[in-house]
Amino acid sequence: MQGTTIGVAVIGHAFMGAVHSHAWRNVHRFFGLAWQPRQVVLAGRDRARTQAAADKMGWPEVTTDWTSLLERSDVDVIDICTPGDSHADMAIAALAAGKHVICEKPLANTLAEAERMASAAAEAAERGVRAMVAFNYRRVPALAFARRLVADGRLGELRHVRATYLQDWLANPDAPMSWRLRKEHAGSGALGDIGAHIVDATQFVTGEPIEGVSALTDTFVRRRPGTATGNGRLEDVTVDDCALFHGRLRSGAVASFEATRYALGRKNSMRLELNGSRGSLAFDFESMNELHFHDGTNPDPEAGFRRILVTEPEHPYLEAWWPPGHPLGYEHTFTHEIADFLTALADGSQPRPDFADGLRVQRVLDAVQRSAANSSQWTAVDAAP
Ligand code: SOE
Repeated sequence: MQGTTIGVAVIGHAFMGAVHSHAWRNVHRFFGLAWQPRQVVLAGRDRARTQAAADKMGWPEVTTDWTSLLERSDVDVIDICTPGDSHADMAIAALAAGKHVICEKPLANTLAEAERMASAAAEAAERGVRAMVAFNYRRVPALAFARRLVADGRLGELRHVRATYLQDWLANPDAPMSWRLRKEHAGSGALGDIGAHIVDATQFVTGEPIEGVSALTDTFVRRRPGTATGNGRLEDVTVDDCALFHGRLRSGAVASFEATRYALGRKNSMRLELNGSRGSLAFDFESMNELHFHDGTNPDPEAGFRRILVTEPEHPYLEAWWPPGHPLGYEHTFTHEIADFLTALADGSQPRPDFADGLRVQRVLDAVQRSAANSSQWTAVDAAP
């Protein structure tokens, strides 16, 4: 660290690397931060492609060797934006080298890796070194506001959670293979990629862990045009295309979850609906600046769901942005994530979701896979920390 400037390296420059870079570049222009980030180096596998990305995204230097970041005194934070198969090695090495870490979701490809990462993070925290997992949807202002309403008791006793994450980019059977469809790289399919988000969002908004599940998974298109060989030969898809499960929260509330990339017409429909004894909340990321609230204590027969535009300075994160009434987009959620991370580092507090939270999500994903492999048998989510 130089003064109040914190040096940042990002590993990976595809979709997540780009959106994280955008956040690192812009966060201090909007949020009053005690510690300012400085973009130091972008790491990638291919030098030319990494350089092209760095030029676009404001990185002054590139490297093709991520391990070189561990030695650098001008790098304080390592932000991991690579596929899941590299998360454990990179995060554990970075924490051991005293670097703060942000790691993309899901935390890992397997429960064993996530457990190792969480214990490395717990040990690093004793040295003041922090780790956070990048569940960006927690930073959608409407979902952060929903959590506040639930915590304030506006829903009363929670009875139902209905969570879906629907996309359609795999509905075409000719869509080519990608790392997201290979178990060795992604760990799982829709389950880890987007199911992980609704598991985290549910636990975040309700403040309650999921304690058990019964699940079904399926793979609709088992072979797709290959990208590895480039000769059009079909390759095996080795992950799930969809995951459906129901579960129970600690309070006893029942919850249903559906994650698919085959819901034609649904582009990024991450929805959450909660029903309690006093009211209901509904959210859909496709209209991410809105939260729908029904106050069940209002006896007016015309009451119904009320659309709250979450664009006002009193709403979470909004004060930093535009005048009242001006909506935000996907990229803002990452800027909020980085702002929260930097604020926690400057305060000496633990940024959330930490690796223990990431591990908790991983335990749910693991229970889903075990249940699905076992004819949907009810499966307890391991309660170990
Ligand atoms: C692809 O399904 C994807 O980019 C996810 O990997 C992200 O986490 C999600 O935010 C949008 O969809």
